[in-house]
Amino acid sequence: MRKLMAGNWKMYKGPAETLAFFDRFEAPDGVDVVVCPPFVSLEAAVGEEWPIYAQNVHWAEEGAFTGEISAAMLVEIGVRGALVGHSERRQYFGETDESVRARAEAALEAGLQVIACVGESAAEREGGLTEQVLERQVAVLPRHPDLVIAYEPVWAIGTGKTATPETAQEAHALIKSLHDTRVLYGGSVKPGNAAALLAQPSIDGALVGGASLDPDSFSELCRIAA
Ligand code: G2H
Repeated sequence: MRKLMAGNWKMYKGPAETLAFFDRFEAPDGVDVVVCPPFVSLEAAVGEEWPIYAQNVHWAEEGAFTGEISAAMLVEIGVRGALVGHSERRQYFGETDESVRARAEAALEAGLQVIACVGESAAEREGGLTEQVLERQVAVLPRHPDLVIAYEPVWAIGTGKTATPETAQEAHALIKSLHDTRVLYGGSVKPGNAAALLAQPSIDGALVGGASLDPDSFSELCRIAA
């Protein structure tokens, strides 16, 4: 099966830097690629060759929700999907399993694709709770062909610590036993560790943060995945 490589730019790159990225970025045919710029850069990115996803989406069609963006608004400007439940949203912005479920459902209903993020914290892993946490987070996610799950162990995000391919494979196999979908790995993926992770039978691609900001390194990651 083709791998899916998703670049999550987080709060980096305004419209000008977005266009400069796409001037240099190249991906081979054998891999699916999506890029998730910040909201203000979505319109600059949607003219490009690759599907563009938002990093979040609200569950309501419209309403008094200051600072939020609806699925219909994203569809209107040509956005193809959205991330939901990234651990940074859960950790800093009060995202819960219930709000993640509501966001995913609204996005799918509006015709967007969804990458829903799950993953345990360092304390949960050390406390032997990994399985329980993943089961709880996956249980709320809609069963839908346009929903992909990203497993992102929180202790491996932006920390330089990557899960070993074996640890990641174990979590992916569990997630796949709970939800029949593609499962991406996320957490400090870079050109030096991607091949070993992507060689695991239950790792269907990667959600890449830091290493997706540089067009040459994200191009290299896409070549490795192809
Ligand atoms: C995890 C990942 C992408 P990074 O957050 O979502 O980021 O690759 O920088 O760890």
